[in-house]
Formats: sequence, structure tokens, C-alpha cells
Amino acid sequence: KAVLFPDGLAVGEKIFKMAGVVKSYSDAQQVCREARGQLASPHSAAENEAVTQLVRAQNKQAYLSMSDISTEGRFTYPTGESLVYSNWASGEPNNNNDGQPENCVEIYPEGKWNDVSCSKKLLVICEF
Ligand code: GN1
Ligand code: CA
Ligand code: CA
Repeated sequence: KAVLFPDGLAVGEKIFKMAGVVKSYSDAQQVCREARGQLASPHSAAENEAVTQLVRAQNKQAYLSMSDISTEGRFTYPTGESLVYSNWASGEPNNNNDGQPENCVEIYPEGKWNDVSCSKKLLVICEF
């Protein structure tokens, strides 16, 4: 795992970069798209640990790329593929924000995932 100063980590062929901004999901997607990347999409424990390190350094939850916007309960990558790896916190995904649906995914500084409202403003981490 190479450390790319500042705020970047390489795992295998993938590079994760903390963008230094806090955004809603659609704005966060745009930040990464404009940089010719996409939101962090950890496909393994090693990748999830890299994203967790960047999250922990800011002590702020971050968006992952995945959502169940298309089909409730079926989380997919932006390609539409189902997850090959997940690290849900106990009881998640619960699709419940005071009765409102939760279709996006945040990662906590502990590395566990929680589904949240896509309007929540969260740290942006892109992958390249
Ligand atoms: C949060 O705030 P609360 O407890 O109603 C979280 C949910 C989690 C839940 C887990 C906006 O809900 O997504 O499932 O904690 N809501 C937000 O206890 O982050
Ligand atoms: Ca949902
Ligand atoms: Ca939740």
C-alpha cells in the first residue's frame, strides 16, 4: 500500500484520493467525474482499509459509490453490478432515516458501512 502525499493511497492498481470537500451524493459523484475518476468503490478488505485510513484521517464519514437507487435492497456499483464485497455495520442496511428511505452508502471511521439518505453531506473520496 503506497502512500501518495497528500491524502492518497494506492492499493494494487487502484488509487484512492480524499477530495477535501463535503457534498451530497450527486454533487460528490460530479466531483469525482470531473477529476476523471469515480466515488470510492472498495471491492476487497484491503481496499476498504485504505478508504478507512483516509476517512479516519479526517474523522468524517465519506460516500462510497454504491447505491440501491435503482432497486430497493439491491446495492450496486455505478456499472449496475451487484456488490462483490461489503462491510455493513450490524443492522445495516436498514433503509430507515426517520421513515425516509436510505439509498446511498457511507463509510464510518471504523470502516463499517451504513446506508444513508443521498442528500446527506459527506466527505468525498474518489478512486482512479
Ligand atoms: C442513524 O440518527 P438515527 O439513529 O435515527 C443513521 C441511520 C442508521 C442508524 C443506525 C442520517 O439513524 O442510517 O441506520 O443511525 N442515520 C443517519 O443506528 O445517518
Ligand atoms: Ca434503500
Ligand atoms: Ca442506515
